[in-house]
Amino acid sequence: MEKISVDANVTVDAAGLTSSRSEALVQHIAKVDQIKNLPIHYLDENWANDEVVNTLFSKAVDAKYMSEGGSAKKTALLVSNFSKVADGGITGALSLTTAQLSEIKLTLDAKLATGASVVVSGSVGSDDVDLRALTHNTKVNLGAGADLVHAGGGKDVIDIGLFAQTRSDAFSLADTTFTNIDQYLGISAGDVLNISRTTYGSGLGLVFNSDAQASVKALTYTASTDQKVNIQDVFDFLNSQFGVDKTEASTSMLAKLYAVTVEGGTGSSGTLLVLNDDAAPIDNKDVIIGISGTVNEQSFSFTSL
Ligand SMILES: [Ca+2]
Ligand SMILES: [Ca+2]
Repeated sequence: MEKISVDANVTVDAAGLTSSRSEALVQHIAKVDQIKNLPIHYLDENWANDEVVNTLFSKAVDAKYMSEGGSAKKTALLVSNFSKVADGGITGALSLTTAQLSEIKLTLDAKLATGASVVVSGSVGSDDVDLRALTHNTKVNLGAGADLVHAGGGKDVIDIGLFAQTRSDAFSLADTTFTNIDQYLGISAGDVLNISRTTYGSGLGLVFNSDAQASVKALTYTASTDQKVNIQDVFDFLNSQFGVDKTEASTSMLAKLYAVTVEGGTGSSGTLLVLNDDAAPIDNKDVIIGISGTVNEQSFSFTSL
């Protein structure tokens, strides 16, 4: 089908799209130059088959996405047609996999409406999540593995989860880097590290109350010039600072955290955040996370995942 007139410049506003209207639109697509406001969240697989979807997207500009009406399939459509999405065209809490975020992270921020946010879900493996191009709020739950998070400019809420989820299978106390544990980089005031109440589960079964608080003590470990600092060295340092006579174990009401900044030497550098369980000695049963940035008592929350 050819255009009726060389002068035709037909723009269709698809804001109120229905399946019957889209049928008509697809039938007359040759006459259409632009489809504005295509509601991607409305492209239900029950009626919008691949042909319909491809036809609509072939002319789409300034498409829209309401996260509340979304689904995994519709989000996949959104991501694969991301250049067609309007600035500010995404509303609500947009759920993405780490792979999807990685694909659209550089242009995502501009396409989020005021108040829209991003929810990132990871895999059982080690995930890499870069939020640095975002100014909107995020919620990040990366599950098992040694996950790497670069925090963004908005309020980032990172779920810590089970202590064993903060490290990979390759983790060893002899590690001289933080590459086998979770690393949260660029944490700033306002960001939140969420300590799970239901899955923290130390060997002795500590469960934090929903109104628990955090206590954070910052320390500096100064290595000797040629010392290759490993994780066990940091643990030994902490245990030398806080013996069993000084109870520094966490309780259900108070999470005891230590932020040990390693300086000098040739091994680990940066800050190791340790969340103690309900046994005072610092050991392999405690949560450990490599961090950079600022953490204090206000950086932690306690909710069920
Ligand atoms: Ca993971
Ligand atoms: Ca402990």
